[in-house]
Amino acid sequence: MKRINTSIRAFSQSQSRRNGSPRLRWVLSAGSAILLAALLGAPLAGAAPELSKEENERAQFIYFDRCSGCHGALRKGATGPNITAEKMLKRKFAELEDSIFNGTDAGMPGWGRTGELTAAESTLMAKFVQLPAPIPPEMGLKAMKATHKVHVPVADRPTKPQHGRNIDNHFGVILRDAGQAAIVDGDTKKLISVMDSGHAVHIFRASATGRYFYTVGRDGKLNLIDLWEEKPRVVAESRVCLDARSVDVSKYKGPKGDFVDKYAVVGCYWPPQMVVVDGKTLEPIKVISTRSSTYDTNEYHPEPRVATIVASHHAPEWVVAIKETGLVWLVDYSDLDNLSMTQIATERFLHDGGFDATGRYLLIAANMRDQIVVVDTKKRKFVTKFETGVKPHPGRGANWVDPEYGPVSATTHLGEGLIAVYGSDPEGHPEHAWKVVREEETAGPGLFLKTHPKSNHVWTDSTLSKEEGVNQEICVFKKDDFAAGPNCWRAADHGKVVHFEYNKAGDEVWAAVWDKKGELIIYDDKTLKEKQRIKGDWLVTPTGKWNVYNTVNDIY
Ligand code: DHE
Repeated sequence: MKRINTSIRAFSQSQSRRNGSPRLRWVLSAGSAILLAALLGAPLAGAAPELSKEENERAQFIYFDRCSGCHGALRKGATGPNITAEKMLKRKFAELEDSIFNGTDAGMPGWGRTGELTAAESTLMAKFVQLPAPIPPEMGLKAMKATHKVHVPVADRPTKPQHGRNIDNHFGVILRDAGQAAIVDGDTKKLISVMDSGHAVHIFRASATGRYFYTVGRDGKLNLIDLWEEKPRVVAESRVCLDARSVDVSKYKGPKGDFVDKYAVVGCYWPPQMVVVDGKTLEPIKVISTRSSTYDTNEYHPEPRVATIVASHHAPEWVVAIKETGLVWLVDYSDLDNLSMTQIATERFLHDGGFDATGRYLLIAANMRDQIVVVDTKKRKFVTKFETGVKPHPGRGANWVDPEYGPVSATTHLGEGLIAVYGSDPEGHPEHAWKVVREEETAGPGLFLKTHPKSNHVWTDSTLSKEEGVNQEICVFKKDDFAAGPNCWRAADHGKVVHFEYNKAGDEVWAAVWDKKGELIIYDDKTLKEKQRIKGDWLVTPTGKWNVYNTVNDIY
């Protein structure tokens, strides 16, 4: 088969060299390939398409918006497989179109089926991935500084909160497709403000004092929101990457509290780098490139993207997961001019994770290897890695005390409806540490789980299920009777139900209905009864949500 495809490609390439206009050339070369394929009874493959300038621009935007997160800007693969042109030219064109429109069993969403792409756009993308990947430009400090704006200088900001609300119980809510971020009062459940953020804004993180919220968009735009203002607003912004997913802050108090709210750090997907900015003004300070070699084969990788960043509470350090090289970096921010870092070899395609309950161990998914990786941030060493299920995806994770196994942590999975629970107390319960001690089915493949130290419950979603209605289900497990299995119910009749967050008290849980007419559903954690459903024109595609207190203190 390989030989036939190669000869089709060689044949069509020779045709395209001979024919004039690019469009005509594609039609002719594709036509020749169809003819030859039909004659040989072989799949249609190898005919490199050509796109007009407009088609190319549209395809580049769609690729950035929907595909590069999983496949990478250079298409070398990570959470999704390698889809370089060389490989895609070997695929039957109709199959490619179908995968893009209907999704795959390996977990790729059906972009046409879910209404995000039209049939014509799916076809366009099938052609686009058969062409070599365009290499996006770099972005250095000068370009970043040109985007930096301080809307309210530090000296003009309030010296105390300008309202009587309970900031610790404020929630930041992502309005993904609107490119907006909302602040909701967790006590009154009232919307306080909605602000423009970056394109397809991704996450919130709170400053160590809880005064500020930071948001980062997929376009690398960073916003700083002052929660002390009567109506919280964006007080500074800057764009430090062309594609980004993560942001965290300096949380180490130290003897003099020197680092609290001093810095923030953004993890870029492109250019592959992390960028340190001033915590109160967002002025870009330092760029640290992640381009290096893979931890195992020691091959150079041109696009090692920054996945999770967690801020240590016990050292002036960011724990940074570099997806493609499989390294966890412990980056010491106490002296940026004489930067020191520890590079810990773990596993490839690191994605999302968080701390265990003590804040000492980083538990992070290497989801394409079906593994959870454990790093000891105190001893500054790799501890172990172990298999859980198909593509673990813990979000920040969930930590609790199991009556039989002691302190445990857990993950959901992108590839199957499974929650895996593993021991995470190597000192007190060494026999269970870093071993899967419980496995239970959830309603379907999901994205997130969450709990709170004051709760007896662990909440899981099944957002990725392809079954009608199952992606709108919530399943809740009891910590004191986990083996009894979950209590599941359908929480919405539209959209997808995704991501959970507790209030500060740990007695309410917020979930989102991810839809153009989105909703926030608030449950009583004890009774699992719905308390309130927040609706409104402003709730366009709500997804992630973060409580200030829980985010500052890494409570999950
Ligand atoms: Fe996320 C966390 C990357 C798609 C909602 N997501 C993360 C993190 C990474 C990541 C690296 C960890 C950040 C950290 O902790 O510092 N996400 C990616 C992707 O590459 C991916 C798969 C594809 C893409 O194109 O972006 C992707 N993510 C999504 C979504 O489609 C989600 C469901 C909805 C949305 O709004 O984008 C989504 N991701 C989230 C959320 C978190 C997150 C809610 C944080 C979880 C938490 O509890 O803190």
